[in-house]
Amino acid sequence: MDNPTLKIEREGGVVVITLHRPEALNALNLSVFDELEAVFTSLAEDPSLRAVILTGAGKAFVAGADIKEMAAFTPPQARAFARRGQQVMNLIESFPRPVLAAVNGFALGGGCELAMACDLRIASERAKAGQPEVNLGVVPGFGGTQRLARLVGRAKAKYLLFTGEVISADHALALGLFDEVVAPEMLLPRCREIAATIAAKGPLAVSYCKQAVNVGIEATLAQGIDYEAELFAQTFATADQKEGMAAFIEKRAARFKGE
Ligand code: DAK
Repeated sequence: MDNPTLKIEREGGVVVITLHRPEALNALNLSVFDELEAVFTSLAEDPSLRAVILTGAGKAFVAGADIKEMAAFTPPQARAFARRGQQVMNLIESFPRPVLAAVNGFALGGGCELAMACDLRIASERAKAGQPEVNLGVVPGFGGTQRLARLVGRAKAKYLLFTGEVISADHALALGLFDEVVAPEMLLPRCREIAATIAAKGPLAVSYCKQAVNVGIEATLAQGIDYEAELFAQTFATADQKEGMAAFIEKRAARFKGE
């Protein structure tokens, strides 16, 4: 697969995707969306995949949607661009394996939205986050108003959206926008460590946990609990459940196959 703006590396069951347009601080344009869609679509079919780490080359994770590409949009083009970006964010959010954002630097506008579509945001001390779209006279177009409010609460989201303030990694951690902040040199090692921990677990169970949280958080508690019970029942049709429980009883490590 030809991916001029992405670098893909695989180590066992973990794939690291690096957004690689450092000259534009990895700004998101239509080609980046096409490549991300192609890579995630093909990885979704890979039974040996356990987790994905998404990061950026250079000093940015992603500095936003590509302002130079957007500048001359008409309203229909802007709508189509927003839809395209939302499709890719939704694809990542519903991707069957955990996706970790390794936020190495600026995660602004579309970059913050991309990080929020991931399951966890592990950030370098150098990272900065924000939704500065109001500086450009636009609203976030890739789900930022929605995911930010769900993640940090409506008032804190409104503060960031109204002011466009770019906040430090520690501030983002305190708000719950980032989940962990580590020294820059520890960013990928820490993400790989988390991914390796996840990779040792029952892959179907991990995937169901992701699905249960994503579906349940948008539903009532009663609906979410029903959904969880259904997924719980489904795990008893898997070889992984038999292996996991047998391994416990036999006092040995489980060898999960994702079946
Ligand atoms: N798009 C395109 N190019 C960008 C870019 C961006 N978002 N951000 C940076 N670059 C480019 C710069 O233009 C510069 O390129 P040259 O001019 O050298 O060719 C290069 O990257 C390096 O940037 P700087 O020279 O500015 O680097 P600094 O370290 O001085 O500053 C910065 C870093 C991140 C503070 C600064 O670059 C900056 O403020 N960038 C813009 C950040 C921003 O406003 N991001 C939000 C973008 S808006 C929608 C769809 C989507 C969206 C909204 C609506 N609809 C369709 C409804 C989403 C919008 C956004 O994401």
